[in-house]
Amino acid sequence: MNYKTLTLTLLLGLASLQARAEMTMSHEGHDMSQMEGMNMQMTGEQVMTKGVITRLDEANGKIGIKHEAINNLKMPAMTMVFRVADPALLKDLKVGDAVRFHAENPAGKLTLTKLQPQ
Ligand SMILES: [Cu+2]
Repeated sequence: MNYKTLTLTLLLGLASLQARAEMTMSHEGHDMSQMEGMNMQMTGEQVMTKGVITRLDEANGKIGIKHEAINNLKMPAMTMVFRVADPALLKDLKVGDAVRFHAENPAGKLTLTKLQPQ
């Protein structure tokens, strides 16, 4: 075996090793995306809660709601003020309206990410 053949053999060996590693990695990525989808379902990403509007503060992006129990936040029924993720969610709503909403609690600030008439 001369020097050139040896180098070529080594390079081919490395290339096939790398190809195998990439195949394993893409396989793992696939498995992980499946698990993320399952977690989203288990944490109830889209749980909607019913309530009635008691206050509207469009300028500050806040809304008061007398709400039923919020299952995904383990919160009992009560009347309270939420922030809204997007002030546009408050458009076309008025005090006394029955609504359905999805609330999240990122960094301890209760936020409505979805809000629609019931
Ligand atoms: Cu509450």
